[in-house]
Amino acid sequence: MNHRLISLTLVTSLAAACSGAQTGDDVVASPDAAAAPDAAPAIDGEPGAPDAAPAAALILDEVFAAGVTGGTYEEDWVELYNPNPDPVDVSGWHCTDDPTMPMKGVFPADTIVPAMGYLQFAVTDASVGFKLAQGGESFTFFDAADVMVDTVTYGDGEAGTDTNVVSYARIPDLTGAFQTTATVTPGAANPATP
Ligand SMILES: [Ca+2]
Repeated sequence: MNHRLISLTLVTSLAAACSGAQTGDDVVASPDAAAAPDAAPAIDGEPGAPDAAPAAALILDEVFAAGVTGGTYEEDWVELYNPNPDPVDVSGWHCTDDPTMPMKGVFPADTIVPAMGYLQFAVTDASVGFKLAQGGESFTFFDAADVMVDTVTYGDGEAGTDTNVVSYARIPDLTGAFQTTATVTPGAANPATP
C-alpha cells in the first residue's frame, strides 16, 4: 500500500512538473507572440518611405536685404538649400515680397539648386523684378505647381542695413528659427549660434 501511495505521489508530482513546464513554455511563448505585433508597425512603416520621397521641398535658409554698390554685398540675396539627393531646377518657380502678389517674380532660366547644397540667389530688379527692403518685409517662394515652399518675414534692419552687415538666417543651419546674425554666410552653412 505504501509503495502504491508513493508511486501515485510521484506520478502526481511528475504530472504537476510537466504541467508547470508547459505553463513555462507558454510564458516564454508570450513575448514571442507580443513580438509579432511589434514587427507589424515596422512593416507598416516601410510604406512611409515613399511618402517622404516626393517631399522635394527646398529650404529658405538666409536672407540679406542690404545690397549696396561698393558694399560687402552689392545685391540683395537669399540662400536656398536643397536637401534632396538630386539637383532641383527652380527656373520658372515664383517668388514675391508682396503677399497680395504671389506671382510677382519668376526665377530665371538655369536657376538650379545643387543636390544637398546651397544656392545664393540674387534678388534684384534684373533677376525677379524686385529687391528686398531693409525696413522689413517678407520673401516667399513657390514651386512649379505654385505651392508655397518656404517663407520668411523680417523686421526693420534684421536682414542688414547700409551700416550694419548682418543677415537673417536659420540658426542652427536649416532647422532653426530665423534670427539676425553677424556671421553672414551666403552659399554656405549658417552658424550654430548667432
Ligand atoms: Ca548661409
